[in-house]
Amino acid sequence: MIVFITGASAGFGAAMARTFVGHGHRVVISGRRADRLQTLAAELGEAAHAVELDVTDKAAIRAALDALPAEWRDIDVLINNAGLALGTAPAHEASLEDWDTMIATNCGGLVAMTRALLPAMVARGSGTVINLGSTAGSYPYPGGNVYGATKAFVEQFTLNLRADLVGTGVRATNLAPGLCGGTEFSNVRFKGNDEAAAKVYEGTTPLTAEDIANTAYWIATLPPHININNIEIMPTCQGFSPFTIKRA
Ligand code: NDP
Ligand code: 8X3
Repeated sequence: MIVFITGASAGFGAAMARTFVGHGHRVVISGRRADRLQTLAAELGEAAHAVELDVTDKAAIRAALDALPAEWRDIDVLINNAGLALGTAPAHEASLEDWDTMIATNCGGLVAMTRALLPAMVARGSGTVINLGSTAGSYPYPGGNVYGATKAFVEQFTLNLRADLVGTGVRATNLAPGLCGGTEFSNVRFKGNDEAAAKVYEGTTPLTAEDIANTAYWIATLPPHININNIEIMPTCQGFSPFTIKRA
């Protein structure tokens, strides 16, 4: 299989690249940080092809796909993993610019990549799209505002993809992890405040990037008649909270 992974320069995406290559598949690894991609490509050897790509740039997506060498063009699996949270401020104080960036990346980039790669999958009668949602798309929390909303979008877009793709042989899955450590997610969210980022995972045994990579691999390699619509994963130490009630 050839697997196109967005956001492969860190975290889940890099772990997914290693997992798929470890099982004998080929990966197109993409992201904005070319140096990171080159290092990973050097580690993975001929099974990896690095593509510098900002998924918020629709013209760049088209150009990057058109520039793929012939032997890398038949993408079997698209993993829309590139994404980010920025900030934890309440809605009335949050940065509108941060909100725009999250919407452009988590929603805009994901739909643009999907739209670009779907026609060839449909024409071939096979393919798998795995979209990185989040528990934040189902369960609200203070400061989750637009990040959670983008992930709710990812889930519903994925289910609507399923509605359109029935009968084509192309599959779509919303993969929604909860607390997951060992990636740059919180470092990005807290804008380089690594101390605040580390606190998120203090005293927990969170999911790991490898857990998510193994799940993506399982989804992509199931027999073709099986479509996982939605899969939500939490670490055992994570649970739910009761409703907040502000009493006078
Ligand atoms: P990381 O920050 O470790 O990795 C994010 C990746 O996305 C990086 O490779 C980054 O690469 C890439 N990226 C960000 N913006 C863009 C862009 N505009 N264009 C292309 N690539 C981009 O985070 P995780 O691995 O933890 O997260 C991966 C996905 O999983 C995200 O969608 C996140 O929302 C989701 N998720 C994460 C959870 C967690 O707890 N970690 C839980 C649930 C979901 P570069 O900067 O080089 O472009
Ligand atoms: C990442 C999980 O709970 O930090 O999507 O929003 S959470």
